[in-house]
Amino acid sequence: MTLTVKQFKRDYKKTFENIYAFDFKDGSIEQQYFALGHLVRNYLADEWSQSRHHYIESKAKQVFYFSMEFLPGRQLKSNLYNMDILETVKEGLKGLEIEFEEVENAEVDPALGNGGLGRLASCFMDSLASLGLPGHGNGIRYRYGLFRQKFVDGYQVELPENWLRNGNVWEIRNMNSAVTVRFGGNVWVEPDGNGNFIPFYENTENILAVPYDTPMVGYKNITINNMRLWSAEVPPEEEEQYQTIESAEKIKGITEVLYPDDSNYEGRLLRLKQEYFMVSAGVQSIIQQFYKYNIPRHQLPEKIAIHINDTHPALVVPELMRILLDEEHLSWEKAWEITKKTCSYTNHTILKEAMEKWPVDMVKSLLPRMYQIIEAINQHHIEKKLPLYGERLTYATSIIKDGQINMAHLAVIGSHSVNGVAQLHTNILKNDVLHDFYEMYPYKFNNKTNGITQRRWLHIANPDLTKLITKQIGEEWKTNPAELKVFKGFETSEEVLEELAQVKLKNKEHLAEYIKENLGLEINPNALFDVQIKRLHAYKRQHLNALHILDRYLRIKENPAIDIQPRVFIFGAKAAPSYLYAKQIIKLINSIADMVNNDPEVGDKLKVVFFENYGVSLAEKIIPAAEISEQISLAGKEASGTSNMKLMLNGALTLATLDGANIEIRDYVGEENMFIFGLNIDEVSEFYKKGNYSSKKLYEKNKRLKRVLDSLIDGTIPGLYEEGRVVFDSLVHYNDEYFVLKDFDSYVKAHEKADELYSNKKKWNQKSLINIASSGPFSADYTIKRYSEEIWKTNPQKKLNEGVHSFDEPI
Ligand code: 26W
Repeated sequence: MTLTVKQFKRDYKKTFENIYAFDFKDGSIEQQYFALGHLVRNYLADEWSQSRHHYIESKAKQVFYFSMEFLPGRQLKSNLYNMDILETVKEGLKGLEIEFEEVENAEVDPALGNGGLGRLASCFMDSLASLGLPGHGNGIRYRYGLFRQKFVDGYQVELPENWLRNGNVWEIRNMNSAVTVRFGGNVWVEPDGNGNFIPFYENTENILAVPYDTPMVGYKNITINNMRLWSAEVPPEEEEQYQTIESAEKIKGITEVLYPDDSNYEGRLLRLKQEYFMVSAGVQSIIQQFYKYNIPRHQLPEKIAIHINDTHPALVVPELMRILLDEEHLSWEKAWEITKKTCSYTNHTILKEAMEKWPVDMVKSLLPRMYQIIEAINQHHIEKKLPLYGERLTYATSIIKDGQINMAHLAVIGSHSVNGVAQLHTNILKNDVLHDFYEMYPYKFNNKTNGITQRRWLHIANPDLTKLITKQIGEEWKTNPAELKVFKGFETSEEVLEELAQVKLKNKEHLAEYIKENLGLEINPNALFDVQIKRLHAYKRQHLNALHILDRYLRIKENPAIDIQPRVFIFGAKAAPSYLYAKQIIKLINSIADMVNNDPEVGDKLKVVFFENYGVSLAEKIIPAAEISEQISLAGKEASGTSNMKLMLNGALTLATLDGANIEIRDYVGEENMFIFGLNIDEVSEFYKKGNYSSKKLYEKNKRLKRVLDSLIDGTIPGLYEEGRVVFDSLVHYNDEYFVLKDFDSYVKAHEKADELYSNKKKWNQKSLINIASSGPFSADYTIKRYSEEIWKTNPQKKLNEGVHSFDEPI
């Protein structure tokens, strides 16, 4: 939009006074932030309604991305940036003697997700809007986000995240679009005499689903989409029935908290309630909007695509069937065809313990109509496939088995597309985890490697690097990320390499200051910054990182005069509250940090920083300062990873196993520009097949490794209780599930190579530059373009503001 500094200042003063009835100068930072957010939302309102009209007029196909989690990050700066008024607003505020940086920090970062899956959903929202595509989010407005993490004596403590305490300027409560969601009771179906079957319900629990809409702003293109988050309330007509506050609270309880587990499925009734609540409200509201178009029912899949983000929203399949059968009175065949054509599903994990399976009894009593429909879907599936594929394959793909409903099976059968999130991951789905389905429906399977929005993760998070790139190669890369490759041409320019080094150093200094202020720890900005930021999980192997740090520490202690590259190891990670082993690893790393950071003999050579409460906002501070990106999961376990892409984009060199999207990173950047180590997927499979891995033997044979492992249990690390022993036992006595010991040597070697390279600054900077220049293909804009063309079949949109994005495929 166009806005002058003068106009902005006038608008801001007025907005502030309208809200608070006093002068902005007397307001707190929170109030100044709130007024600014309010004003920006008002600016947006006009474009939002323009966008909606445009979609309605063009009868564009709309995509609805159903996800139990979104991690949008702070929205003020990103909205201003995408609206192209960030600089104007900054200048205007300066004129009013308000520091933008302070106001910006007053915004809470909504932690409505656990990790990768939720952040991906938000990157996708940003790309959808920026491409001018009509794609909307559908999720839950959790009253409390993911817990706030604190460390007490090195242990993780979880505190409630009351993110709505000061209100949320970005959302609009949309009572007009509220719908009712039914749970429990009895349901039976009777013929109505006209050939239709009508379901009758009695004794159901009715919950009001109220949507809160948040604008998703596209980059300089006047497109605004909607992220619709649902909140549970007591229906007004039933308020009297709920005589006690407790029973009303129980209803609101459905959307009270986000389940803090991102890898371990637990068959909790409340979680199932959340899933159906979000699904039913979402599908109902889509169908209601569709009615307004006045389009024949059979055209639904031409006008609407519903995406199922992991299996959590897989009840979309029976819910859409329910509406088409019970409310639209379509035949089973017709309803099924429409449902399949409308739905598509992404798998984000192959970990067995993360696969959702709901007990039949639970679904039957909580969602009786859903159960009837799921049973019928399964029945039809089996009857149809039995003559074609025989017993083994047909029963292996059954949705219901051993008293449980397999949600992945439901999602695959009910969708026309199934995708993994990196090439290797998709291959594992095809050849292993969903192999039976791949035999049955090879045409459904496809890969969509994840991507990230370079707007948030580079343009906004790292403005100096953005300036440097733009100075050299012009603006085009901002809307056509493949153009970043032009930056490669500066690989031999001493001047550009020096500037690049200066940008990195400045970012490291900033982070060092932040660490000093917040953790009271002094670190040397000239040391190598080595970063591992992601949820804590044994398969991600933060403990391998810890063993390597211990190895360095022991070498320094052995010879305090040792000539070793100074390093700062940086961690950010939350553990699921019920995941004891992960919490023990946190305690272990914190104890190592305490020991190392307070040892005067170690000095600058080694420092360990473990940030509390890692999330989007912290990531934005850490990533621009990173030099090594640790992507060290056991090959075959990490579906894709996305921090790998963000770190590479900011010039970090990747130290990685050949897992997830690390493989594609290697393909683009070249093996010589990263540090690859460890078992590959074939070698891992070989161990599984032969069952001949012995971690104990490695421990006994490898002196260096033994010394490190022994330090976990011999009192070397002060402040550790049983945690050192637990980690030791899991690695040595319980045969090391994730092959940490097997990969130790090659991991240490990879780090030695990194040190060596770092001693040649010019070479390091060259590789850093090549990493930045090779990261264009990981723009989520490309990922979304592929989803849109190959899965959702969205008709190409005439953009409101033509010519913003060009689309040369990378390389
Ligand atoms: C039911 C418990 C539960 C909750 C969340 C199981 C599984 C999940 C998510 C699917 C876990 C997740 O976030 N997976 C991550 O998805 C990212 C985006 O595709 C990938 O980059 C990560 O590799 C993958 O771990």
